[in-house]
Amino acid sequence: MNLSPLQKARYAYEPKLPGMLRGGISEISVKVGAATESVADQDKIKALFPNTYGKNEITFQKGANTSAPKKQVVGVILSGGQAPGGHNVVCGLYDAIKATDRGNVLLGFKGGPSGLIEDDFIEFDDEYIDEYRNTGGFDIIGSGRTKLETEEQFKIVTEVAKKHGLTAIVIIGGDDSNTNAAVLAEYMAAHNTGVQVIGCPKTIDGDLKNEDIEASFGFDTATKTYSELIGNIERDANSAKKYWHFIKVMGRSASHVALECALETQPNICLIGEEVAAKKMSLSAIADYIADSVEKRAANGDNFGVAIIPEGIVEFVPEFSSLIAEINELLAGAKTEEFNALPDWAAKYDFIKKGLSAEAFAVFDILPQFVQQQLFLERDPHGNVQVSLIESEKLFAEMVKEKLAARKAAGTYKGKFATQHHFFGYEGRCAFPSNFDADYCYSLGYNAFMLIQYGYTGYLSKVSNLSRPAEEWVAGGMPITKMMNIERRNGEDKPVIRKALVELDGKPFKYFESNREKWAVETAFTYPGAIQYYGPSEVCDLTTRTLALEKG
Ligand code: FBP
Repeated sequence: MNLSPLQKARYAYEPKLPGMLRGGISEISVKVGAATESVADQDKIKALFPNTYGKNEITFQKGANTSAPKKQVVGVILSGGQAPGGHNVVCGLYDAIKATDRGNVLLGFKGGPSGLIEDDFIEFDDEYIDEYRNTGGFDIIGSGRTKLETEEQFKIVTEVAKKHGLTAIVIIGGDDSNTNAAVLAEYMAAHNTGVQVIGCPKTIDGDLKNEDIEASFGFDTATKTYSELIGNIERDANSAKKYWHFIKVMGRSASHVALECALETQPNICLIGEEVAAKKMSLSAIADYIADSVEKRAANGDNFGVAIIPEGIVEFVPEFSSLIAEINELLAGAKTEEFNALPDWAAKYDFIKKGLSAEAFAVFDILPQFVQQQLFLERDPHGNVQVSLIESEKLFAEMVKEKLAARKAAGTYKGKFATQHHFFGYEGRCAFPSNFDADYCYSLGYNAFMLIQYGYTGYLSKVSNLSRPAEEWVAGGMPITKMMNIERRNGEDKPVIRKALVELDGKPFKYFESNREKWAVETAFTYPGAIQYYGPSEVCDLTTRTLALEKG
């Protein structure tokens, strides 16, 4: 394998563990905390999880290891989108397993949850693991988005587990994957299989967090990577002074990624989907809000700027959601074929005009033509509009241009407006994990094995106190059912982990809100630069502004 100098250097990096996990496996004991309840719908969740509901929270501490010795054969999967640090979760798990007993085994099931069903696996050894230490990506075993949720799948997984003598399965994933981990744990317990199931909180989106889980891994590195790029663009904008840059960032429905990048880089504009929904803002109101900043800056001679747009923004605009619902209805079933057979865009436009309500058509009609066409061309396998594919960075740039043209005609705006567009997502998902993510992930994996060794199932590996140095982090476990409530999914009531959206009364948003008027007019950009892996701790071990503000 050809290695870059950084890759070689990172192989040698020794991730920092929480204090209570240092000093050897034989010196880790358990402190059993209070019994837990789910965050809502307690009776329903309890009824659905009779074997795993209401368990106690767990904290590890220094003391004699009292777990019963047992040969361990653990299976691990990576699930969903890549997030920096996934390799270190596997490495931490492997090291804890082998430190306990060299005869213990770790199997990696390939390509995500489907690897468990298809029994596609490798057995890790030192040589294999060493090539992935402190590196980005999920290529150690690959990932996938198959959902493990049906009884039939659980039966197959039970057979696969039996075949290999698995004692435990570790699922590294986001809210959906960990919801499925809880259901699998319950199934395994109900069928007396003896297989424990432990989850680890992953996603760059930052939306798997709650009072127990302070951060999902990968959010730190991904947002640092995007912030570096945004800072570089800000400096380019401030040098050339001729472009407004519209930058969309990944993050699915939640705007945590956009907000963190804004806190890191102080752009002129950052839209927050959750606020747009709360204020029921229209597309036109959002475009006016951005145009106000462009106009004020132009009055100071600054015909440049930077606007950050969260990936899920349009879903939060109420009139846009209604439009999408009507389009899905309009093209349901055979009507898609009828629509596709129409000879040209003019005929299609006519079909749309006749099919939509007057309100929905009014919204459709203000969209630039490329977005109108995107709404009808890009459909998912169920025939629904794929909202995440809408180029909202271009949509808002175009709408702002129209607003400014009107203001120019009215004589209120005299500036110039030239735009550039960017979408940052995949650039950050496989970056070399920051020291924070390298340490956090290794600790999550190591800790996951301690939960296994002590016999726990249906728990999420939990490492907290993350805004403090790693030595002071607290390792333990939380029953996944504690994080669950009942939500409507595909027309059915389902037990799920509650997704965390940006809280408008939370400290990160409040800080942003108290500064954004100034940032909208002045050039207050900050340039975070590239992630630093070696050097002073205050530069290399810093975590996110979000976490720092949340934890005071
Ligand atoms: P997870 O929720 O699985 O962690 O994925 C996060 C994410 O990166 C989102 O930000 C993005 O919308 C999505 O994955 C993209 O998915 P894909 O990799 O399938 O294109």
